[in-house]
Amino acid sequence: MKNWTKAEILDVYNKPLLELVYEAATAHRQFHKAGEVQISSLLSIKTGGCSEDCAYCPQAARYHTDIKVHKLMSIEEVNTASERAKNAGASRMCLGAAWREVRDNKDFDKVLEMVKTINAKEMEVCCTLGMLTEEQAKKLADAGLYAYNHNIDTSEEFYGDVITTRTYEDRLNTIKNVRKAGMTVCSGGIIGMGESVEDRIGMLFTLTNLTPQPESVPINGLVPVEGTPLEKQEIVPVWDMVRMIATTRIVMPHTSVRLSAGRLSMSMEAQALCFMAGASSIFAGDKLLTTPNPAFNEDMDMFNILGLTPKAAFSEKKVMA
Ligand code: SAM
Ligand code: DTB
Ligand code: SF4
Repeated sequence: MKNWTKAEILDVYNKPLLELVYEAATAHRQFHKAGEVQISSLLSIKTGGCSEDCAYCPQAARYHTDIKVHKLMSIEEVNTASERAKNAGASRMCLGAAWREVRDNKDFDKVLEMVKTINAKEMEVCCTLGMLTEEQAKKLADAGLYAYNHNIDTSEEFYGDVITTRTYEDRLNTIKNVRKAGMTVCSGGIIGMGESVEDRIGMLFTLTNLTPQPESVPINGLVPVEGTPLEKQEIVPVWDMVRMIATTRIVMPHTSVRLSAGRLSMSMEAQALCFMAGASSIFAGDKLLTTPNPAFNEDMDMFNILGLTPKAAFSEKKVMA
């Protein structure tokens, strides 16, 4: 696999937009079935009250946001939600918890049960629970966890401007532990937080240099939430979103590029360009973790209009080193 330098990634990012989209679409077609888009379903199993200071996040206890704090859901509730998601066409279920890290307690045992329950439905199960030790990663893998989401969020240089309660190194360590346990890695970030283009490139550079590269890279447009330090950020221009998705597709041609948070402020035309540029997954359902997402029916209309079909579970190959 090609080793990209930052300068090369920047050159890709800065290509004339339509040329960039064309090249990304071409790369996309080499390793993916164009027109297939995975529907993933997000469920916040433990909401709010988090000890971290991630400047974008409505779930940090220290910011005063209008979210409903909720302790860990029951296994039954998670079972019902995943059944509903599966019936609606989702092939991946992603469980999110507002934790700094996983602790070895009853709540973790409950999450392991949730993973087993969903796994038995032939859905890909993904969790995003904060930092993990090697042992905890192993337990999740043994329970049948398919993927672990742990975003690096931005460049190493900008990271400290967004989060101070943990380091970039901490993030990379958890990703290592996930790999050691044999699970697939989902790691990406957010644009629109006030970062420079170089920071976006720095983030992609870090991701391309992981060996193996992540099987899944979510690109989130910041959803500015009242009460968080980033509440006043302007919505990122769709052209930046398209450039970021296209560049991710070109530098990591095997990976699943996820058009994640931020779709509510994008038109169908803008999203169509993102699919053209290689986005192969969305989170569908009226809510992301705590913020609104396009209505499910509207997304299905979009699939019909654009001729997209939902991707089946486990249809993507693991990325080789
Ligand atoms: N607490 C765990 C962690 O931080 O890894 C898991 C949950 S956390 C909410 C998952 C990811 O959601 C973050 O890494 C961030 O990339 C994304 N996220 C959170 N708030 C967001 C926002 N307002 N806009 C866009 N993405 C956001
Ligand atoms: C990811 O990169 N984006 C998703 C998923 N991984 C967990 C989360 C987006 C959260 C957006 C803000 C919210 O709804 O709270
Ligand atoms: Fe906590 Fe995760 Fe939100 Fe950061 S992103 S405040 S770790 S829930």
